[in-house]
Amino acid sequence: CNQPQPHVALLPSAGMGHLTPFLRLAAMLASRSCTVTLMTIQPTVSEAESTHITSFFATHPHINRLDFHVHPSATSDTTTDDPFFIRFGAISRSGHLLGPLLCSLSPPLSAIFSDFIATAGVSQVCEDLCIPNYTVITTSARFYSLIACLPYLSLENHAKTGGSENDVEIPGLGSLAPSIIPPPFFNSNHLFTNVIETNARFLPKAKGIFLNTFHWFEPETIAAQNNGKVLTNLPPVLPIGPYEPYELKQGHHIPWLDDQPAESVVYVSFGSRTTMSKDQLRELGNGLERSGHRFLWVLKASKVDKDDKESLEELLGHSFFERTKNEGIVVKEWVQQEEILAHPAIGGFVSHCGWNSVMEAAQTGVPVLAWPQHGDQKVNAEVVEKAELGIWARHWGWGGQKLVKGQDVAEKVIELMGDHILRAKARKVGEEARKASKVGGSSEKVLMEVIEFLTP
Ligand code: BUP
Repeated sequence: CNQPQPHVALLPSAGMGHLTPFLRLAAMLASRSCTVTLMTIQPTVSEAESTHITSFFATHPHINRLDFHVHPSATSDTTTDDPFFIRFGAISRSGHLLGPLLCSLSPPLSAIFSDFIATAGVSQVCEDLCIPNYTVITTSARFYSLIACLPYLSLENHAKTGGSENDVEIPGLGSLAPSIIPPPFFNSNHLFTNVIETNARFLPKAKGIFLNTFHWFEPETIAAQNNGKVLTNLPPVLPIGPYEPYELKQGHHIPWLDDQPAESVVYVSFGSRTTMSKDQLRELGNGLERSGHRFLWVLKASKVDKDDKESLEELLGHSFFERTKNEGIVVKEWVQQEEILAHPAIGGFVSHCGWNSVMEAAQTGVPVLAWPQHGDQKVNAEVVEKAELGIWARHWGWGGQKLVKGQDVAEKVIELMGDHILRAKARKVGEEARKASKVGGSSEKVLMEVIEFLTP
């Protein structure tokens, strides 16, 4: 126990999609002989964040907790009312305040691993403390390339000069159709775009870029990044995924699954902060019913969980539950998604392609029907399709752009659940993912090299 250990401070950003990978990283580092201080952004946006933070520290008492109160959000921004984007803005403006909190920690810090959203401020703090900053990217390697280049792409001009039909070239990676780029990126005044651009300019100051992906899954993108083809001044990318699940005594267990035949259930979830119109929810319900497959659907009816007030019956109608009571279940509670995906009864996953969900599907080898809704999700869906983990209903557009009819949903679910070749390919992805994170695997090696580098 007198062996020198690196002391790493972790700084996540807002929302479960950003918190979850940090909780996993914290547990992974602690189990590899690191001293870990996990900073927790206060106040949290969602209830799920608060409950997971509390229960994480109860389960991992050896990980130090340090609350970090961010600058109050600016009220003048008129480009978005998304509470998560607004909190990203506040975190982005607050990183530099960390210095006094961190300089007195004992033992002294070896490094800060911070969410991309805080890169600008944290890189200044790291310079002052003379320690390295590693930026943690919570999306695909492919989308990371887009955000790294964003300050230099002039997307607003691209749109203004009639380029909305023309693909956008990403150096070293080929082209992206404008329809898959998040719409806010075409507006340089948008808060989300500002936050990304501000922090992307500081990426060259980072020591390395952690990606929750693995070499086999995105080989060309990782090679292009590490060969300086995307931008010449970026630090190396360090693919260390899929992250290991961490122990957590929380979450809604679903005994119903245990009674279902192998690979017979389609799991449906659009992540923690995507909601759909009531009409779309009803069409989706109709599609699941028509598909004839059993289903487990985690339904979110508001962007922030605290605001989710309508009952399932109000949302989907009493008769839906009468008709489908033997076929499927719908829940609003937080479930243990990783446990569900690993359950033998699950045969497919209808997903928005939030990156954590993609990595969880990869790890468990479950085929995906990609239905991206916003943000990085269309680019992630491209990655899913290319790696042969799933299929993508490309023409369904962004969430809310048009009403996708039940019949179309049913056809795609039938395709997903009935495609044995796809299932075998997804299983292969699962084998490769698990190989990458095992001792001696590509991701584990990269992580251990970093830990060794940081060991005093
Ligand atoms: Br909902 C839900 N249980 O009930 P993504 C989500 N999750 O374990 P998002 C549960 O939350 P961003 C639930 O397994 C994943 O690890 C899920 O992250 C877990 O999507 C995480 O998939 C959700 O990245 O975040 O929430 O839309 O927009 O940041 O991608």
